[in-house]
Amino acid sequence: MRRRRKPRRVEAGRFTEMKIAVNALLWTAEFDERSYSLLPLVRSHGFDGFEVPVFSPSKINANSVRNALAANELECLVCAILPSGMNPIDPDASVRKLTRQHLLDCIKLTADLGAKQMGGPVYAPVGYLTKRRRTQDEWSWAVECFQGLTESLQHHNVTLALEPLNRFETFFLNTAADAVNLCKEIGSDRIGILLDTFHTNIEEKDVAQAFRSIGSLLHHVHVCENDRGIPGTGHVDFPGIKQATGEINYDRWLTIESFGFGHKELSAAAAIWRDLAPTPEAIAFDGIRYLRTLFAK
Ligand code: LER
Ligand code: MN
Repeated sequence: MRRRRKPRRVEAGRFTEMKIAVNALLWTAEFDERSYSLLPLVRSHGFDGFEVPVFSPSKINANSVRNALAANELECLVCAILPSGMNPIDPDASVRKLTRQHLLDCIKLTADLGAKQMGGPVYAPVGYLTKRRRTQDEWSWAVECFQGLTESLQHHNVTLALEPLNRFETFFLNTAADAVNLCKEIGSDRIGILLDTFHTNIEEKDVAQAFRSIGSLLHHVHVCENDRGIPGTGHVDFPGIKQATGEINYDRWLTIESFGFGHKELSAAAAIWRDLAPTPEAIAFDGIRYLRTLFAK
């Protein structure tokens, strides 16, 4: 029987037993019964949770996934990524309307999966680039879209964490500062920010300061190395991030996220053209060992 963890305590600048999850994208973009054999392995390496990627809610059997995770004592988190055809900042109002319904369906699925959090770059499709800066219209459409979700988030007891991405994946939201402005304009305590160490390492002058600067708006964290490899094997300032998250009393999750470099479509989507570690699993299993050691100090 696995050793039950001591309840967490947060003292300024000090954390114990951070809750850690891994994103299924390390192995697959479509998490279903074909991948359930991963779960006991993930649990045996000390993970508390599993992040399920959601492109099309209708393609996910919520009860089946929920039961499989519960059977392995893994909490569920949702990583929402807009499928093609969905875009909350599309100049075409009918596409924006369609996308709002899609996001409402994602929120309901998140609740049906027994998850309390949905995170991701759901302000625009990954890779949607317009060769120009974002416009005021696009900003207003995003604010309008997310304000239109707050009632459903409240009803389903779900929070949404918006993820800034690097400039090669989106033109709409690249920095923590912009994400803070967007959340303030949306004005809902159900909507916060997801910082991903890969993207912050590209776009922020001081990654730790970026974490510190968003304070209580930090709702979620994606963790990987600067090359999307094993956390702690590159130059991402994890000790600084650990210090900063302690100072802002961040007490939610760290999800190890990378993309299965053995998986053709996933690798292509994430522009990964080489092996990032001996095996995809090493990113998760060596990564959690590194994070447990770092956050236990
Ligand atoms: C993509 O780069 C990413 O970081 C994911 O979390 C969402 O697509
Ligand atoms: Mn991410």
